Amino acid sequence: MPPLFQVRAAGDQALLRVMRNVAVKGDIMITAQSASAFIETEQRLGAHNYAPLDVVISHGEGVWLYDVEGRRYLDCISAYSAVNQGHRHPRIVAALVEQAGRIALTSRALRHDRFASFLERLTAVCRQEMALPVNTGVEAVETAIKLARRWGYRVKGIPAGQARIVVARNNFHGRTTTVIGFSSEEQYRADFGPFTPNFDRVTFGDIDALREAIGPQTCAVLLEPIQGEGGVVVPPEGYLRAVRELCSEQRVLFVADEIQTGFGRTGDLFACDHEGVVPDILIVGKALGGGLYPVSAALASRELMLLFGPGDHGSTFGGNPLACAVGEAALDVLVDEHLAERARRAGARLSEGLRAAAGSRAREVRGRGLLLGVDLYGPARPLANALRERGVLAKDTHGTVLRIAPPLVIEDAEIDMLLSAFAEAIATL
Ligand code: IF1
Repeated sequence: MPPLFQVRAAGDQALLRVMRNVAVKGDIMITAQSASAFIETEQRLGAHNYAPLDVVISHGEGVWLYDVEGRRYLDCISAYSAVNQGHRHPRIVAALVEQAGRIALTSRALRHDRFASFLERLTAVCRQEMALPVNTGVEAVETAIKLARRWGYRVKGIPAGQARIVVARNNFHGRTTTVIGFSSEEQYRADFGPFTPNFDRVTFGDIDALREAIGPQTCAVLLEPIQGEGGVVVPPEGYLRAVRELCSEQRVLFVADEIQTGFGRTGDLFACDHEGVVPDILIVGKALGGGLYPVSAALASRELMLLFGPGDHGSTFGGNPLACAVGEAALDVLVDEHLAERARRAGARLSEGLRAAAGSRAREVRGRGLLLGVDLYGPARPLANALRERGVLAKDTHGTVLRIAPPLVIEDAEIDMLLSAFAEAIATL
C-alpha cells in the first residue's frame, strides 16, 4: 500500500514528538498514512468483532485523544471506564516504566517485592480483607463465581453441583461462555452454546422478583450496582440496601461487579457506597489498571477467600510486578486527586448541561457521577457520529443510549466544550 501523504499545519511540537506516523518538514506535519489506509488493513487482517468509530488514534493525554491525521478529540468513552485517571497519567506511566526496568513478570510460582504493597493498598481502598488479583474483568467475575459456588457447597451445604446464582436481566459481566450464558442479550449468546446451567435471571431493580428467585440452592446474587452496557440503568433508591438485607437474611452472598462503576466513576469510591452497602465479594477491574495495563481482582473476607487453597485457581499474569506497580499508582492517583469527588461535581455540572441541551429530544438523561447515558427516541449512533465530527468521542449502547463517560480528571472548561459540541450535534438530529 503506497503511503498516502496528507499535509496538515504542524500543531504542538511536543505533541508531534510523541505521535507516530508523522514527520515534520519545516512548519508542516506530514502524516505517512491516512486513517483509511489503517482501516483498510485492519478490516482485511483483523476479526470483525467490533464496528468502531472510524477514528484512528495515535496519541492520548488526559481527556484528549489525537488521531493519525492530527485531529484532537475529547474522550467520552474512556475505554469503557478504564481510563478514570486520564490517558498517560504521568505518575502511572512513571510507575510502569520504573517497574519495567526492574522486573515485569515472575508468575505466581515465585513471590516478588511489589505484591505486598499492592495488596495492602488494594484491600485498604476496597475495604475488604483479602484480594485475588487477575487481569481482565471477566476473569475476576469468573473468580467470584467459583468462590461463591465453593462457599455454597462447603459452608452453606448446598448439594454438590446444584449451586445457583441469581443475576439481573440486561446484565453485562464479560464475554466468556459461562458469563454470556447468563446474558439476556441474544447477540452475545447466539451460536456460542451450550451454556453453564444454574443461573436465574430477574428484573434489575425489582426486589420482590429477587426475593422470589432466591431458593435453598442459591449461593449468590451477582449484580452491577448500575448497569453500564445495559444502557446506564440506575436502580431505584434503596434497591442495593434491600439486596444487601435480603442476601444477609437468606444466607446468600451479595456479589457486586464494580468493574465499570468502581474507583470513582459514579461520584463515590464505589457505586455501592451511594447506599452504604458492602458486598460479600467485590469485583474490580478497568480503572485499577490506570488506563495503561489490565489489572483486576476479586476481593472478600478472609473467611471466604481462604476457601481457595494453593493450586485451586490462578492465571499466568495475575498479580504480576508490572500490574502491581501500575495498580498501586492507579489507586494512589484515585485517592490523592480525589477523583470520586471530582466525578461527583463534574457529573452534576455535565448532566445538568446535557438535560438543558437535549430538551425534548431525549427521553431521559440518567446515570451518576461521570457515568451518564442520554436516552434518545431513536438510534444513538447518528448522534455519536455528529459528536465525532465536532471533536467529541462517545459511544452508543443498547441502540438508543449515548453513553458519556469522560476521564474523571475532566476540567470545567472541557465540560463546557463538550456541552457546546453536544448542543450543536443533537440539533442536527
Ligand atoms: C466488550 C461496557 C460492555 C463490564 C462489567 C465485566 C466486564 C465489563 C460491568 C468484563 C466490560 C467492556 C467490555 C467491552 C465493552 C465494555 C462494555 F459496558 F463497558 F461498555 F461490553 F458492556 N463487568 N465491559 O463493563 O471486563 O473482561 O472486558 O475486562 O466486551 O465489548 P473485561
